Amino acid sequence: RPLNVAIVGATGAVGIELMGCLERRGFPVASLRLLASPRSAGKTLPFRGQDLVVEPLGPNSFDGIDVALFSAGATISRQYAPVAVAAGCVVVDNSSAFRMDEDVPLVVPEVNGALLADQPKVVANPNCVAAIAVMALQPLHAHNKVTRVIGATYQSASGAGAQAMAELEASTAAYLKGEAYAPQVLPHPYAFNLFSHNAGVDAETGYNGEELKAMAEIRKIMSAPDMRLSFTCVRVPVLRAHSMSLVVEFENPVTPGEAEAWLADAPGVRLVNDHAANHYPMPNEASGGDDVLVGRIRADLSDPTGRTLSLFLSGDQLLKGAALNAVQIAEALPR
Ligand code: A2P
Ligand code: 11C
Repeated sequence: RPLNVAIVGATGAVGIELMGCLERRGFPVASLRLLASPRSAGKTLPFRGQDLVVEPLGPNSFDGIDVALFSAGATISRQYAPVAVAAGCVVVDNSSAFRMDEDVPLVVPEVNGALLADQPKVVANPNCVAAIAVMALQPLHAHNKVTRVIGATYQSASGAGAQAMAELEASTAAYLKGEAYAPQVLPHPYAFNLFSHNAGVDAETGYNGEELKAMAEIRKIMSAPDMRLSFTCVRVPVLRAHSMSLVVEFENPVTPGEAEAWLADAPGVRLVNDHAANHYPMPNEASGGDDVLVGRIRADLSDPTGRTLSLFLSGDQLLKGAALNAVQIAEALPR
């Protein structure tokens, strides 16, 4: 039967993409309730040719709802996911609030969608770096155990929300006109610049919050508690796709050709690995698409044992990194 669906954070960068994914994928929506802050109450957003009115999130928002897709930040999720569950809803939560809870599955359907068979009440949708990375790591790991990954990310504005995307555009326009622009959303000048990810730095390790989340979540999604990971997460002036370099160490020797064959068969992955044309994954080609682009697959010359490969990925942060993965989870929930 078609489902009554709610989106919490419908006016946000991810919220808008959630509506797009539901519509484009023909999700069986009986009704759609759009929820946001009181600031947005009364706004309308188009869905399947109709203008739907945004409602302010409140204690009765989930009455009659079957599935609630949350994307309004961890504080809102902590406060309202229990309300939704009490109203009989299944929650798919895009925030970090519950991801590392032992009893909450953290799901990328292509990797560990089998966990949904247990009919969880809350399913966590991963951090975008983790979601995009596991799309390439899991098909490799399935053939030759991945023991260690060194990652460096090139993360777009969309990961910091709609206002950060607007700040990239406004600060770039100001820069080109030679005008001053004081950063309002992100901590540093964004036009023609890049900086360490804005999530707070952990005093003990020096890793920032984004790096720690990505590392912990990759281990959890892949059920690989002993995988050794080190990430450096950087914000770059790109609108909506995250890219990353991954140096991947395997248990056994591996060739680029083997990795290419394993990735070619992986759902949701598209090889962009044309050495002759110097054509590799780029955020402008990943943006707006469902696939994670993977390329630059080469043997790591710093490992004489032949067990290490380098790769480069690009994936749309708002789609596989957020909204698409959430809708894929909702599609895979037992009904
Ligand atoms: P609003 O647009 O009304 O502020 P983004 O990540 O792109 O910044 O989007 C954040 C989303 O979370 C928006 O839809 C935003 O709604 C929503 N949101 C923020 N604060 C609240 C709140 N207190 N209650 C409900 N939704 C909220
Ligand atoms: C970014 N990935 O690009 C972050 C934003 O864990 O959901 C989302 C943080 C998260 O800034």
